[in-house]
Amino acid sequence: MKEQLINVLSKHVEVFGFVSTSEYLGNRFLHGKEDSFERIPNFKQYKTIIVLGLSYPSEEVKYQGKGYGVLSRYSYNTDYHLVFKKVFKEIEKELDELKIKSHFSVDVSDIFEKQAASLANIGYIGKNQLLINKKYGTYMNLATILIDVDIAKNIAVQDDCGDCTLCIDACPSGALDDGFSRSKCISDISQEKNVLDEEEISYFKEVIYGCDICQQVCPKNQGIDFHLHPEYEPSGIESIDLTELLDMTNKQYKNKYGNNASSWTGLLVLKRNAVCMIGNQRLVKMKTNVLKSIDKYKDVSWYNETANKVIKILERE
Ligand code: B12
Ligand code: SF4
Ligand code: SF4
Repeated sequence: MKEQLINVLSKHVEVFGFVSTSEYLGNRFLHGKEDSFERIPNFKQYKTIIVLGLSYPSEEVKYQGKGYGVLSRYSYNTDYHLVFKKVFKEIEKELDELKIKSHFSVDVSDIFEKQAASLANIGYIGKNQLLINKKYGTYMNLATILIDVDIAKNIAVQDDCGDCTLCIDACPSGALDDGFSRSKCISDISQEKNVLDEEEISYFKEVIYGCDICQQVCPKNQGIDFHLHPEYEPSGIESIDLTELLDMTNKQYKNKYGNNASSWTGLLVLKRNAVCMIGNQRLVKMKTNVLKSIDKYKDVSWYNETANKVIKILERE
């Protein structure tokens, strides 16, 4: 059975590994936080977690300069949830033929994917908090499939960070100083609907959504740049004109970014981030655009409180 499964999976994904559900469940209570594994319908029937990895290019979309922002790498082109769903549909057909029951998930907290991946021996969790695979580095998205058969995991040579601290030193907000602080992580700050303070506003220099710094500096990522999925190749939407974004309607945004990973966050969060960039890039000529947007979204306090702080920044000498 294991060989048949390997044949199926290797046709569709470049990275996969197996861990028994009992090993995963046995480990999870050691670490404080809990997933919601038990909420998966008929969770008891599943014996194995298959962890899947799809790699994305590490190559940067060129920053076009003042007046522009770029998306972080994991959000180039098509949303990885959509890419994974398509891959799973194909895998599922073949699992059905083998009479294997399966349950797919990506990014929901039913299963912590990085931890499942490390238990499945497809990599280790680095000090940058990401799963590091020997071949693909951290530039890889993860998903899982539960199946109702027992499959022994592969034994792999494990790696570690050693005494390297490059990501901790490079993180601009100190999010990695003491393990990991979600509220300090710029990726989180760029996705949540919160009022930002001046320090947080200052993080938006070139990247408008997400943050790649702790991956860029990682020696385990050096020389890694795979182009295996056309859906992850930059499509032209990654470099964002800040004026165009500020004027964009929800409909225009949906047409252009509806299939992009940033879209779950919503247009207004991106507009707030664009406003922060306008402040940091000192685009004084765009003050009127910011004021117009404050008026337009006057009922959204997290938006206009942040934008008003940016106006003050723009008014400083
Ligand atoms: C919420 C989330 C975020 C949040 C918060 C992350 C966090 N650590 O809490 C924010 C927005 C900050 C974020 C940022 C990013 N994310 Co994110 N994120 C997630 C998501 C959806 C859930 C993670 C979660 O709920 N964590 C909850 C906390 C409590 O867990 P934790 O921090 O890992 O630590 C606890 C557990 O790990 C537990 N634990 C420790 N050991 C073990 C062992 C076992 C067996 C168990 C069960 C538990 C356990 O104890 C820890 C402390 O309580 C996952 C997908 C998933 N389902 O896993 C993607 C995921 C981790 N993110 C991903 C990515 C790509 C990113 C970014 C790189 C995106 C970007 N470019 O901006 C950044 C990187 C930031 C960083 N340095 O970590 C990828 C990582 C791929 C990889 N190679 O590792 C994932 C797996 C998404 C995916 N499907 O591919 N993310
Ligand atoms: S994603 Fe950015 S802010 Fe978050 S830990 Fe990494 S370097 Fe720090
Ligand atoms: S930069 Fe260094 S410490 Fe950070 S994850 Fe990479 S190898 Fe580990």
